Parts: sequence; C-alpha cells; structure tokens
Amino acid sequence: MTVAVGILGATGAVGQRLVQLLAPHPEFEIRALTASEASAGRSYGDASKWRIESPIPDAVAEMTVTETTPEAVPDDLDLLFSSLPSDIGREVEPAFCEAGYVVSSNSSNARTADDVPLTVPEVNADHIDLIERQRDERGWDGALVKNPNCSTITMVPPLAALDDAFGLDRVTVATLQAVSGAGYDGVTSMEIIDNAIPHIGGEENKMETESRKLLGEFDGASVSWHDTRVEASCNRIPTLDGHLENVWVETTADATVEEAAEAMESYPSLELYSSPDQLVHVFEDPERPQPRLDRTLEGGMAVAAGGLRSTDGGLQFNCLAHNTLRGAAGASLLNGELLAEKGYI
Ligand code: 11C
Repeated sequence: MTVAVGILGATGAVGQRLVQLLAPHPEFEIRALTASEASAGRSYGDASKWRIESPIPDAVAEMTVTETTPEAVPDDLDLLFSSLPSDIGREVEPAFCEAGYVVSSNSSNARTADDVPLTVPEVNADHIDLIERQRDERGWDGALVKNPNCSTITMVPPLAALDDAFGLDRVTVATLQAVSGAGYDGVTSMEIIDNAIPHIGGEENKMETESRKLLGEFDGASVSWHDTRVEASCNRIPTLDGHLENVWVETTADATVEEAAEAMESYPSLELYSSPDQLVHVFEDPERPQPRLDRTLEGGMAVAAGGLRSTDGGLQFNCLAHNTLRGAAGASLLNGELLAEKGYI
C-alpha cells in the first residue's frame, strides 16, 4: 500500500524532521510540501534552512513548495502532516479537514478540544475514534488528530506504566528542555552558549492539561480526563535536542523501585512501523558511560528513564526523549500510521 502524504509547514524544524523520517518510509510517499507565501514557488532545497544531520533527499529537494491552502495541494493526498505554527494551524487545519483531508498535526492548537483525539499510539490508541464525533458534529469528511507537546510526550509513557500498575494521585515535574523545541530561534540561540532560561511560556499548562487528557478514559463518545494532579515547571538549557525531565509521583498503591522499573520496562509498545521495540528503557547502572546519547535510543523514538528511587510519598525518576523525533515529527508520523491501521485513510 502506498499512502500519498503532504507536509503543511515543511520548511520548519519539525517539518524537516518529517521529511527526514518520511523519505525512507516503506508506505508513506511525500507528494506535497507547503510553507509560507514567501517560500511558495521555490524548490524545497532552496526554501528550507535545513539543519538536520543527514542531507535533504534529492527527490524532495527538487519538489516545489506551495502555499498552505486546500486549493494549492493535490486532491488525491491520503494524509497531511501539519507542523504549522499554532496560530496558523488554528485557522488552516479545519479548512483542510472541511475540504476532506485527514490531518495528523503537531501544532499545539485544539489539543484539548473535546472532539479532537490527542494520541500517543502506544498509550491511548483507542482515543483516535473521537474522529467519529468530529464527523458527526462538524460534518467533516476529513479528520484532525493531534500529538501532544514534546515535553508531555517524554513523561507520559513512564507515567502511563505507573498508572496502569499502581494508579497515579499526583505528579510534579521540572523540565530541562533543548533549544530545538523553540524552532530556529532556539537553535540560533545556541550561539549564546551558557544560557539557561528559567521559564518557557505556556509550557507548564500544556504539560498539566495534555497529560491528563492522554491518560484519561474514552467511553466511545468523550474522554474523561485523568483526575491526577499534575504540576509542571519548565526550563530551557543549552542542548540542541532532547528534553530531560525530573518527575515526582505519588501512586495510589505502594510501589517499590523494582516494581516501578519492571512496570516501565514491560509497558507494551505497538507494531506500527515507527514504534520502538521497547517504549521505556530504565537505566540503573551507576558505571554506565556518561557520553552516551540516550536521546537517540531506538532511532530517537524511545524514552530513557533513570535515577528511579523511593521518596517519602512515592517515587522519583528522570526521563529523556528526543524532542523533535519522539516528541514531534515521530509522534505525528506514529499517529499517521495509526490512522492507516485503523482504516481512517
Ligand atoms: C519547547 N515544547 O520546547 C516546546 C515546543 O506545543 O508543540 C513545542 C511546542 C508544542 O519550546
């Protein structure tokens, strides 16, 4: 099966990661690339300030970028990935869905809307069927599916494992986030090395709300958000890629460190093409070489956890994931693969 795909916002940091992941994909084939009006009409190679370590595939570099409107992209695309800035995605994505396109979006708009599936396939694939409600209520032939914010994705797999095994009462998290999370401006800020920033606008709210929706129950019509309390504090550090998070958890049932590690390591992955074999890897060896890049585990699609210990009221651990792969482009791609598996495209 060949799935014809397009990328809305293809020249940005996440759009480039999507190109990198899609070019060798066995089923998805890039047929359209869009960007801002200023880039439309230029070749992708020309329009894109490519910052990925691998070269732009020739066939993609030569494709012409179009404007981001339903009229400008081919009618016969099966799936669109969106990595548009939130304010643009808010306007444009519903227009594509209304025009019949199925959109897997990384853009932060509408993630907590009642009829929009917010999915991390290994954690809550069943929520995807919220699409039926969109179609009933909005009359769309297309559909809109979202993946969460990269810092939310990093902590949710280990949290889902602990929730399944012991229940979650309270989560407190502090993040140390890479500059690529802020797009090109963030990457450029690496020129000012030695710069840690003690806040990221709006990030705490995303982690506190999106995680509770992801961990919620879907009854076939709506999602009841998990009632755990989640409190976040978000910070930027001078690393190019990879969000590191320190998480404190109060569980409903008591959990030992060994039981918690076992729950995380055995949390199931899926058999989608881009899923990691093991979603959460727990590292406990104190002699482990420090220079290893845990963010690239399983092609950057797995979560690394470590420092697991008991605290007064529960557990503490640290986790790390590649923010533009597992946390953004790879997350959208997995949602696209889930849409294909579920027959929505
Ligand atoms: C950051 N997490 O690191 C943000 C970027 O909601 O998808 C991703 C914003 C989002 O700055």
